[in-house]
Amino acid sequence: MTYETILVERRGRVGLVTLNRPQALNALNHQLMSEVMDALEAFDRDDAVGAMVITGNEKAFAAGADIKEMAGKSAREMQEADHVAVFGRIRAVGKPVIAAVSGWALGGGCEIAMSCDMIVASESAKFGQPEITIGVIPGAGGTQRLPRAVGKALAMEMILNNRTLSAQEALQYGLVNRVVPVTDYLDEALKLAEEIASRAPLAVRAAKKMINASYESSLTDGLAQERHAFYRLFDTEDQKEGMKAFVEKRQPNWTGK
Ligand code: DAK
Repeated sequence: MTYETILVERRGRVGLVTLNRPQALNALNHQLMSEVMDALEAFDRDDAVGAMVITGNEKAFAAGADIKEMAGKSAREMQEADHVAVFGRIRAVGKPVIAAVSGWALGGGCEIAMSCDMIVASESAKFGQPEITIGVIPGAGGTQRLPRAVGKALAMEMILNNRTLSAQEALQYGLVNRVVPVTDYLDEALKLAEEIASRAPLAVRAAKKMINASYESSLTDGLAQERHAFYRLFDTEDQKEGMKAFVEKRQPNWTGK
């Protein structure tokens, strides 16, 4: 499949998607979002891939949805453009997705990063939800995911008053996993993804699903779901192999079955 707004490659067992509209700071137009989702979903179906990384360039992960594309639209046209459905597809990706963020991660860019499972940031990363400055609010999860990540008080300040977070602040408030020099952020994300991709595939998927479920259910329901997922893994070859390998004091060979 050929893409016009993203670059796609496989590095070992990691699928890498690079947003590639540098002239517009990777503003997320409809084509780019559709291509990103097609690429992530193709990697999700590919047994040779165990995890994914999504990145931009040093200056911008993404400066938000494409304002020029949205500016003249009515409410009905926005709804019919189906942006919601495209952004929402990230949630259904079963394998882990890591965002490697440098420079601007604003609006929809911050929302994509927050939809990923982990964020590796460069020292120059800046996170914000500036929609209030153009007369709207976040539309792809910002009002829901940001308070869960950084707490209500800071989320209010960011969304109501366009407060941006530096990489170090994002680390301090729990929005990102780690901050590394600009020269290293992509390699660091790829390394983390490769490590995760080398682990038992079905267990990795189950763990991701259960952690995400913890945001959607009561503790009692979540614990019940976790227990069932745990039991189900005892019907997999990887559970037999993992425990046998431990007993035999050797490395396991995962088959994803
Ligand atoms: N859209 C379109 N073009 C953009 C852009 C954007 N978000 N951000 C930057 N660009 C373009 C600029 O227009 C400029 O293009 P030319 O004028 O050269 O043609 C080029 O990228 C370089 O930008 P600047 O010249 O502005 O660069 P600076 O370094 O001076 O400033 C900046 C960098 C990031 C501070 C500035 O570009 C900026 O403020 N950008 C806008 C940030 C923003 O407001 N982002 C939020 C957009 S609203 C939805 C879900 C989600 C969303 C919408 C719908 N549904 C589910 C329906 C999300 C909404 C948003 O993200």
